[in-house]
Parts: sequence; C-alpha cells; structure tokens
Amino acid sequence: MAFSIRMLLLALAILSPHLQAASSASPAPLHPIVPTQHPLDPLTKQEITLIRTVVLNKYPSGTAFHYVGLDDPDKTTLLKWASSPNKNLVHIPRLAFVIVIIKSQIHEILINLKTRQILSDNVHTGNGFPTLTVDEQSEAILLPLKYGPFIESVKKRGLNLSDVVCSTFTVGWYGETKSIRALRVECFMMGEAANIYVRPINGILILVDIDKMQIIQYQDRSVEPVPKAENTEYRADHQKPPFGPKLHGIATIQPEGPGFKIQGHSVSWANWKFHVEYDVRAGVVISLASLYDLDKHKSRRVLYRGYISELFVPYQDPSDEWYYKTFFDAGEFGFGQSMVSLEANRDCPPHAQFMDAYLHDRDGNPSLLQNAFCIFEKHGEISWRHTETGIPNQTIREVRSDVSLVVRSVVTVGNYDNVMDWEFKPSGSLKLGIALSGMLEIKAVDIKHNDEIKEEQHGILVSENSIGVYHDHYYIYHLDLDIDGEENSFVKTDLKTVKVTDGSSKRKSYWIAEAQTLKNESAAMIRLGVSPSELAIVNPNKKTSIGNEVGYRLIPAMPAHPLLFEDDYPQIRGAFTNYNVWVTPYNRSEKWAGGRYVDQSRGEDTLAVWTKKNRNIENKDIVLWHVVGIHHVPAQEDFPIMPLLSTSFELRPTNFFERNAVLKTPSPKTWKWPACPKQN
Ligand SMILES: *[C@@H]1O[C@H](CO)[C@@H](O)[C@H](O)[C@H]1NC(C)=O
Ligand SMILES: *[C@@H]1O[C@H](CO)[C@@H](O)[C@H](O)[C@H]1NC(C)=O
Ligand SMILES: *[C@@H]1O[C@H](CO)[C@@H](O)[C@H](O)[C@H]1NC(C)=O
Ligand SMILES: *[C@@H]1O[C@H](CO)[C@@H](O)[C@H](O)[C@H]1NC(C)=O
Ligand SMILES: [Cu+2]
Repeated sequence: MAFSIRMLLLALAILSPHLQAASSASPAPLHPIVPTQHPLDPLTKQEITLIRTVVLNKYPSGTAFHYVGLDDPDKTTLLKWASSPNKNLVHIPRLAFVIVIIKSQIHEILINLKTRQILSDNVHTGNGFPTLTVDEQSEAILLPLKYGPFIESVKKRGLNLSDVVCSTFTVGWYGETKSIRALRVECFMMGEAANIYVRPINGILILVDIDKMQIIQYQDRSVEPVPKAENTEYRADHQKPPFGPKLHGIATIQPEGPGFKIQGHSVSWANWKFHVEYDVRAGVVISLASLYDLDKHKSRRVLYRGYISELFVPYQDPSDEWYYKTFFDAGEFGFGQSMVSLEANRDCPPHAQFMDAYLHDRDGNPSLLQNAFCIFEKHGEISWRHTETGIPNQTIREVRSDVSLVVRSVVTVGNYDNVMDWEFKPSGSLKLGIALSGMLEIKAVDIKHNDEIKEEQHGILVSENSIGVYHDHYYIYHLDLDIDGEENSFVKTDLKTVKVTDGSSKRKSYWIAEAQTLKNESAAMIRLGVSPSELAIVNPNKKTSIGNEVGYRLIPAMPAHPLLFEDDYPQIRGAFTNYNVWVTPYNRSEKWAGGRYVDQSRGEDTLAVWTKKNRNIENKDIVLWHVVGIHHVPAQEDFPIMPLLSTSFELRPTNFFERNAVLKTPSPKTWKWPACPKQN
C-alpha cells in the first residue's frame, strides 16, 4: 500500500507552504478574476452587463444574445502596445462584438466599452445563422414532452414519459433555397442509468422552429427497441463489484511552488510568456506567445494568436433519421459556450491552478463558469538523453527530464467531451493535444448479434440493439505564427528519391531534401501523407549565425482526409477539411474556417472560398491552418463510455535557435519525502 492519506497530507504540509492539501473532494484554489490588464483579456462580468445595457437601450424587447465577445484590437495597434515598455492601455480601444437576433433579424453590433457607444449596427442578410443559445436549446428539448402526438408515440412504445430526455441537433443544409432557424429534437430514455445518448428512441422525427419555439414537423416512422439501460451506467458510485484493475495513486508535490506566474490572464513560465483568453465561440485562445532566448538575451515572438476555428463532425448514415447529422461544434454550438467546469484532481493534477470564465446567456447576462480551464506543470517525460558506451573504460550518461506547462480545457458538446491541451516546452516546442471521450451516438436497431446483420448498418454493433454510427471529427486550428516578426514565409521541403545511374556509388538510390518557398495560397494547400515533405513557417529576413532561416516546423497529427464528395452538401460547408494544411495572408476578418454564420451555412464563407483569391503568402504576415482529423469506427470498448482517444501535433523550432535550447537547462531538483516509515 502507498502512503496513508494522513501521512501524505502531513508531508504536503511540511514541504509545501504553497499548496493546499488536496483531496479529491476539496475544491482547488481559484484564481481571482481581476480587472483587465491586457488588451486581449476576456470580457469581464461588468463588461458583459454593460454590453447588455447598451444593446437593450437601443432594442429593449425581443433581443436574444447569440454571441458576445471581445473584438480584438487591430494587430498593428496590439503589437505596438506589446512592444512598448510602459504597456499603457489608455490608447487601446476596448471593443465588443455582439451578435443578437431581434425579431428574426440578425444584428452585428460593435460597441465601444469605454464610451459605451454603439459604433456600428449591421443586419446580416446572407445565409446561415449564428451560434445557438443554450437557453433556446433548453426550451426546445422540453417541447416534445408537452406535444400530444409525441406523448402518444411514447405510450405506443410502452415507455414512461417521465423517463424521456430530449436533445437538440442542428439541421444542416441540403440544397434548400429557403431556410428558417430550426432544430431537430431527438429523445432518449433515462431510466436508472444516466447514459441517455446510448438509449435513443429511434424512428421519430421532430423539427422545431426555434424563433416561434414550436414543433413544425412530426413523424413517427418506425418503432425500434430502445437499447436496455443495463450495463450503460458510468457513474463510479453506481458500479457494482468486481472492481478493477487497481490503480495506485501518486502524490505530486512542488516544494518550491508552481514554476509559473499568472497575472490576470498573462502567464509566464520557464522561457515562455503568453496570454490566455477564452471566447464563447473558440474556447481557449493563446496569444502573444514568446520565448526568451538565452543566447540572444531577448524575448522572441512565436505565436500571435492560436485557437480552434471549427470542429466538423459528419455522421455517415444517409437514412432520414441520420443524414443531417453533420455538426459544426464551434460555429453551431459554441466551443467556448460548451466548455465545462473542470474537476480538481481528476481533469487536472492536484497542483493545477484554475481560472474561471464569464460567458453570457440569451438575455445577455453574464454567467460564471468556474474552473473553466487549468494550468499545470507536467512531469515525467525526457527532454533529451544520451548514454555514451563508445569510450573505453568509461560510461557517460546524461539525461535531462522534461517539464512542460499545460493549459487544459474540456469542451462538452452534447455526447462528446473534447479535452483540449496547449503544452509549452522549454525546448520551444508547442504541442497541441486533442483527446476525445464521452458517449457514442447510438442508433437503435432490432439486432442483438452480428449474425443478424443483413444489410449495411452504417456503424458497428457495440452492444445489443446499439449501432455506434461511423463518423469523423475534424478540428481546424487557426495558428497565426509570427516567427521573430510578422513577415514570414511557408517553406515546403520535399524529400525526393535520386537514382544513381553513373556508377558513382554502390547504392542505387538515396534521398535529398528540396526546399521551396510557396508563393501563394493554392500552392500551400497540402494533403499530408501523399508524398514526404517537411512544412515550416520561417522568417526569411532572419537567419541563424550559419545562415539558416529561422522557423517553426509543423509536425502534424496523423492525417485524415475527407471521404465525402466535394460537392456533397456537408462537405461544401466543411470544405476547410479538403486539405490538412492551408496558409493564408493574415486578414482580421478571416477567423472562422467554416464561416461566421455556420448554422445552415451554404459554404459561401469558408477557408476554401477565401483562398480562391490565391493571394500571395511570401514574406507576408501569414496564418497557418491545420486540420486534425479522426475517422471514427466505433468499437465495443467505446461503450458505454469511451476511454480517451488522443492525438496531437507539434510546432517545433527549426533553426530558430543556434543549438538545442535546453542544453543548459538543468533537470529539476529531486525532492525526497521526509522520513516516512518504509511501506509496501
Ligand atoms: C414512471 O416513472 C415515474 C417516475 O419515475 C414512476 O413514479 C412511475 O411509477 C412510472 N410509471 C411506470 C408505468 O413505470
Ligand atoms: C581499460 O581497463 C582495463 C582493465 O582495468 C585496462 O587493462 C585497460 O588498459 C584500460 N583501457 C584503457 C584504454 O584505458
Ligand atoms: C503559385 O505559386 C506556385 C509556387 O509556389 C507557382 O508555381 C504558381 O505559378 C503560382 N500561381 C500563381 C497563379 O501565381
Ligand atoms: C479579408 O477577408 C474578408 C472576408 O473573407 C474579405 O471580404 C476581404 O476582402 C479580405 N481582405 C483582403 C485584403 O483580402
Ligand atoms: Cu467519435
């Protein structure tokens, strides 16, 4: 057995005045919300309230707030501020961008928070609708429960209405010329087990007009058995023995306290400095990340802004009940709006610090999301090592342990949980992690065994009567890298096989690396994995002492390519997945790869459309877009809840430093527990 808890707490108290003794029940210390100190600080509670007042002054009734966010200052202004010594906020405008729906009209309102004035108010007349509010979805899911025909359908199936829970699904776009704001509502059985998503009541189609908030289409098409509740439970306190395998605990202590400093939303740690923001649409946004260069004795810019621009999740069952399930989790549901509170000691290690976030509700009121993200140091990896066995009578072994800093958030959109990590390494690498968990979306079928399957089911039988439907997850990151300044280029280095024909070598072939700077957007649309190449954003105006252009390389996640036809409606809307890598010239309004108005969008405002201009990207302020895709063929282990499925990619310095940047970084000190009786 490991330490007794009492022993552990005692040791913590002795060793670490900085840490509160943490048990899984005690809440972690909260980081206080402070007034804005940085032009990119997220809107405060007071500011959200102020925005509401300003908007309601002009539009006192029937106003629904669909997006309230910081309108980030102009890049030139912000960079000037960032490089000025006194960091005076007086001359930086503080603006809010708001999308409201007033009597079915979509208004884009820009507000100056200092003067409390509306600077502009435009009505969006194009296609697509803004992000849904949580409140309208909460209302929509209650409609079936009061709807006569649905109550009949439930009765007909012998189910108990009080056990029915419904959920909302966006409707997509399939070539219609006229669209109204609508949602599909589907219902599930709750019962004793809380796992609703695996117990669908299939065969019922419900369409809700969300402006009128009423059911406008209802069809009870077929009766399928509802998968049973047995073995779908996932709550620890509802599990029955046998339990196992047994996992041993660990005590993490940081006797010197955390190695990072948080000031407002600015974080400094090891050689890194950056700013953490959140946005109701993007979730966590990392800005102005820079690295201190020990050789050059100065801070060097790496990333201006990075965030998830969209997440596209198309399901692959073409039937009437399923074809429309092609979700855009950022644009339709709000990646930040779907962030959930993290649980201390489970979602994040005991030594993590948490930060809160203020979101807004439909009425424009601020709402607090506690522990919205956490920041912690991660240990246990190797930074670099070598054992020298080639020197007679001598062994040299040098190992440096790695410590990295992680900013974590969890975004739960309906059935799925996305664990989103930004990991900063002293080597200068940035590792972006994505991990999926949660429930599969299940189609109920009258099939209990694979032998009974006679036709395509569009998924895998993961439990009796339960098909886990095939689908993809495509995350696209907006990565505005500014390597040592804004003017950067995109270099693709192809690895090419050369044939030996002149007998100059005993070999018949070898490979060489051929670098080319890509000139325009179309040249920079890249499908990974087709031919070997290295991709880097470089600063062509800055070279190392031996003449290499300083840069950062993209070490991509395993590439996934879309399997739908390019002219299929969901793929037109999600056309930013056509390539794994895109590079565009910086344009402040090109933020959302699936478009600003994604709900029922028609693909007119996507990254694939913007890049048609084929703009020049050489020696310009450029943005790298990377699509991380996962094709998901479900398995029985994904049921009743899916263990984390992880992927990641890395932005790695490449000729950025003169040499290994962590050569002179000592491994962290090893701390011994105070004399504890030896136990086993
Ligand atoms: C339906 O559920 C309610 C609440 O759980 C329960 O009181 C009632 O007995 C159930 N009815 C049937 C027919 O199972
Ligand atoms: C290595 O050690 C052996 C035995 O101690 C000794 O005989 C030999 O000379 C040493 N070799 C060198 C290169 O020092
Ligand atoms: C785009 O750039 C590539 C090389 O990067 C070049 O071959 C191509 O001609 C360019 N296209 C246009 C339209 O300039
Ligand atoms: C910036 O992007 C918007 C939206 O795509 C576009 O309308 C505008 O023309 C772009 N500006 C430039 C200079 O490309
Ligand atoms: Cu999946």
